[in-house]
Amino acid sequence: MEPRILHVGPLTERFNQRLASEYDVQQLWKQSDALAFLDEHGAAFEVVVTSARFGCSAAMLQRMPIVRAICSFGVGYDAIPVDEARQRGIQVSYTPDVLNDCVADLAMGLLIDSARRISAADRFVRASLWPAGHFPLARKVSGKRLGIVGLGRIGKDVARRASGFDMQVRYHNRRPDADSSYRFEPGLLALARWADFLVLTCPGGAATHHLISAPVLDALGPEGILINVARGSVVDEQALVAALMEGRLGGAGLDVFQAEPRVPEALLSLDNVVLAPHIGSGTEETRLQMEELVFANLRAFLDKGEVLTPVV
Ligand code: 8YV
Repeated sequence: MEPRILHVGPLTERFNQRLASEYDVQQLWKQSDALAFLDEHGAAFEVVVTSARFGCSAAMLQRMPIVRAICSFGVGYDAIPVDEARQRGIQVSYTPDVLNDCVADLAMGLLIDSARRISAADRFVRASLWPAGHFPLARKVSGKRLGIVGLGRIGKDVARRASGFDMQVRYHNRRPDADSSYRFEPGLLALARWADFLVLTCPGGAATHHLISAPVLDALGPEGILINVARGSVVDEQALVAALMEGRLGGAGLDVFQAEPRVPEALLSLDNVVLAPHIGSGTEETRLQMEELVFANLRAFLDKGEVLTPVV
């Protein structure tokens, strides 16, 4: 008999229906009080299916004593208590690699848009301002200096794309990547001072909380541009808003925010900011591959007792 599965939050209708038709599933988002529901029924679930967005809180996990696996949709697992899961012998899977291209593509898109001000130019044309005057000059992209914070799988794909734009690339990680020929910069402030563009591709969570603080933004400076496709928590958002408003930072391209889906009101009126609603992996092709990988992990765990792509 298949074990009971707790499905935490809705993904595509295709995914929700397939999961519900192939397995014995309880859809948690349909319960008015998730924790009260788990107080009563949590002991029945052996597997949790969730996503980077919905995660699985420690409070939920505590209410599920026989859970053996958490299969998550997405590469970030900052919303899953991985240490607690590990201590309890619970396997956690995620969907790395299949989304690298799309997140790196979006990072480059936001970078080019922020520097060349494509979205602002689009607003200019739509507002019929062109006949009355020229759109202001923007900033060149090719040949510039790109700092990457977090040279992991996605960061490396951003670097590869940047080489097509003849950019110089340096990166900051907790430690140097022995397999990488890009120059490691041990100081984040020094990287920000050097860079024209600073792209964030590091994981979220406690270790990177507010890594990008006011001094880092000041080091990037009035001609510098910050691109965040990582997590909102990596940036001190108040400091970012202040730096943009006061002209201490040149611009920003942001796909992620501290309290999604809420975006700071002040950003909405700034023309030097490009805003996206967390769409890094959001293409038909990539989301389908992510879905397939969740199902493959689930099947592998149920058949062989081992997920395919565990969080390590
Ligand atoms: C989410 C993401 O998966 O993979 C991640 O970590 O942030 C996204 O791809 C997506 O928003 C659904 O939660």
